[in-house]
Amino acid sequence: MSETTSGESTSIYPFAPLQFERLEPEEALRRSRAFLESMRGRRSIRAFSPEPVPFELIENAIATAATAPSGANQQPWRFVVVRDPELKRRMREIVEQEERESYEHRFPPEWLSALTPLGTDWHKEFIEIVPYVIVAFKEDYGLKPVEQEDQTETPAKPTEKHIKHYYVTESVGIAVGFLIASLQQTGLAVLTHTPSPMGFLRELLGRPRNEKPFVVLPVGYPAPDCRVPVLSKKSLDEVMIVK
Ligand code: IYR
Repeated sequence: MSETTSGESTSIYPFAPLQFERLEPEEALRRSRAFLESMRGRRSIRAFSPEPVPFELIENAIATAATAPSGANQQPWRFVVVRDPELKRRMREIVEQEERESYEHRFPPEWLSALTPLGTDWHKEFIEIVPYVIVAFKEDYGLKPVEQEDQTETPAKPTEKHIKHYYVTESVGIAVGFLIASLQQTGLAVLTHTPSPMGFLRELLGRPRNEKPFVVLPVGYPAPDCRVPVLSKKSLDEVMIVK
């Protein structure tokens, strides 16, 4: 990823001294523990309140996502913030239609039984209830307009050039992680929702053909009667191997 590059002599960018704040060990521990505690309190929820959310919290979460490292610093992400009630209504309608088909006919039994503990089903009213639905898109490749010298030339030259993107899924995954962490710090709840299939979102939201929906993120405050399954996360011993 781009940020480890040290080849100053071959770079096209000017280099500058790193701005870096070295923390006192106690302060580092304090911040690390506070952040861990906050993230441990995060839950995916499906019962949201319609209460409004300050828009700057959404902007700042997306700006935080946009600080993420990415393959060749190509930043292959776009975040569409849907607040228009009619657009949310149409999104819910199509998502529920597809999800109903998936739950009733497309999901194999193994998948359905993996979902049973979560208690999910095809109803997705949260899409209409939340003040904002952020749809994260990944840019599989870049599209750059090509200068046209002679419009009359036949056959017509392509008007756009494809730019290869690297580590797109990894990059967008990291950015969405930053976004979720930012929302958690501001006391907002978010669900990582992956309706399947979700290709229709590109057209519904008027995005170009090089963008693919990655994840749907309904954001808001929890409904007062919101309940969540009692789940546990793997222990540190299970997930960390020290050699
Ligand atoms: N997309 C469906 C099913 C679903 C799949 C997984 I994997 C989950 O962790 C949760 C749900 C839905 O949103 O209901």
